[in-house]
Amino acid sequence: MAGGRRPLRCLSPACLLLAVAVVLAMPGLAAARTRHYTFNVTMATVTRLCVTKSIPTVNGQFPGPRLVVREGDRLVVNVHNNINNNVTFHWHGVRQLRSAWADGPSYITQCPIRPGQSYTYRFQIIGQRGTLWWHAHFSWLRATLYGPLVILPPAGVPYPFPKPYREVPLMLGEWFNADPEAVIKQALRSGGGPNVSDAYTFNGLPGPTYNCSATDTFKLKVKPGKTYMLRLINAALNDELFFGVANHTLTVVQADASYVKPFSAATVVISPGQTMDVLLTAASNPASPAFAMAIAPYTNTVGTFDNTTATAVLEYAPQRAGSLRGIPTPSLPAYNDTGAVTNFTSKFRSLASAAYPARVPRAVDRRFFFAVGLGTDPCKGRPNGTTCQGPNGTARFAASMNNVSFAMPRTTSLLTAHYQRRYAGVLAANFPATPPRPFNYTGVPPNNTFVSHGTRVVPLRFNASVEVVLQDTSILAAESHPLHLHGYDFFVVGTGFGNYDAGKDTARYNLVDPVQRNTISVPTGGWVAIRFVADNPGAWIMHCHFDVHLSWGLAMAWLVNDGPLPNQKLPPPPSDLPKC
Ligand SMILES: [Cu+2]
Repeated sequence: MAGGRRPLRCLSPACLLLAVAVVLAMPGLAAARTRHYTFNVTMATVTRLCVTKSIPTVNGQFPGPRLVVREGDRLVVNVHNNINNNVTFHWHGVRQLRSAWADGPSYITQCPIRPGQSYTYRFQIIGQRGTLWWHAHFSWLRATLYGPLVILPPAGVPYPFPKPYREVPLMLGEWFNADPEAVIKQALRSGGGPNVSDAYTFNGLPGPTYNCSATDTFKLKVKPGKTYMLRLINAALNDELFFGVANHTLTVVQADASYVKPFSAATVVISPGQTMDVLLTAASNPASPAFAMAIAPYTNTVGTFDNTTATAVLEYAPQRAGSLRGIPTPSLPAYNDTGAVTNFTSKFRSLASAAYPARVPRAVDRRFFFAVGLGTDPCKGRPNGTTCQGPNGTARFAASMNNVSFAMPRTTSLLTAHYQRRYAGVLAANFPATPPRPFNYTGVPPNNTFVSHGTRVVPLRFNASVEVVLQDTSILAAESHPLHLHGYDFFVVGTGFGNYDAGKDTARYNLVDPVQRNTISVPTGGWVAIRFVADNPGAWIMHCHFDVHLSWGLAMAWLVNDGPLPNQKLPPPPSDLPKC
């Protein structure tokens, strides 16, 4: 024991009873339990925008089932794949401490679950509370395979803000009339950009701004004066979104399952992969019986994008479908309003309280500088008489970090290769720490925009303190990229526009109360610096959460080695781990 004190003796029945009572009252211990779920992946018929089609679902539901657990709970999810496609599931934002086998990205921590096969994901929620979500992590299947993962605080532990009257998950999605798998296959064949979505959705519903959709409108019924917590999740494939509610101010209290210092905003910005809990207080005397909630894209892409707006309804009194067009709607920023985005994202701070301290790494063992952006592949290798549909019709779209376009292994997963120490032919541990050919990242792009391809990773020793500066490039236009790190939450210690300058930018880092997230957008024509401690052994992918950029290779992976102690080692793989 610490301080050389003698251990306390507790042998009498009264003392033992008291000890049990004390233990049960401790947050996180009393109610920790195992929650069992079954995911039957099946095709189901769904109609949106007057288009009826068969889509992959979990248990026939779209969006998928809501998982509600408490911090400290263990989850056991039995997945049965009954569709004619490979599938895996990722528990987005769950740290997966020493449970990397349950993380889910295909070919990274597991081989896909083949049609007719099953796999059971087993993991525990440790030190996280708020909103996360789950989604498929194979090709573009997450277009319809997604759902909320609500993590309540341990029993008896309050929120660090007044308890809301109701809590409502609000999943922001993207609907394709075509089969999303066909969309990405066609794009990868042609080398061009994929067709864009046909609508944005609130909990799977497009709402009255779209054809045939007035009755497919999400409605949130509210009572005057009551406070509601919206658990926002951006499940869109390829679009960052503005969100606002007419005549109502939002108060942000949580991001990516960590509490933040509350701040108010008329419009929020949320990137694919991110979650945000916002409080909304219903008016005591509303000026209208209903108000619109709206989402619309934020982008600086030079390509095409879904430039539509979806609405849902905040309803004080019942409204007929036909009357929804006249209700007040929020005015969202212009689609390319980077200033509005910067203004919003600059307000995030960790709560950094005694109960929820921000343990920001102050010293750094390993520094990395990753140039993040698009690039090209040559047309050669295409069949005679065909041309590429990428930039200028003379190349194919690609994407990279430090000019390496990530190639998924196909014969095994990175994690299996790492566990077996059989790396040859699977991966190379030589992912570059800095760009191989430095250039003016946010200036005139270089003439040669070709990328290299490889399954290249960075090995890290256990408990290494890591800093990564993610620098956007202007190759084929500057564009923000929502970078998602698996297995960790990181602190966002700095950000800026233009090229990162270690000499002057490092001094301005926030090492006191930086926001902690699992997904951060590298700003358009700018950079962001993140820090984390590599305390979770495994193979962890870090990738752009625009599925199109991930398909083009905007990813890399970290191999975090075991520590010396028994509880610092990756356990053996589960016996039902799928084989490639
Ligand atoms: Cu991207």
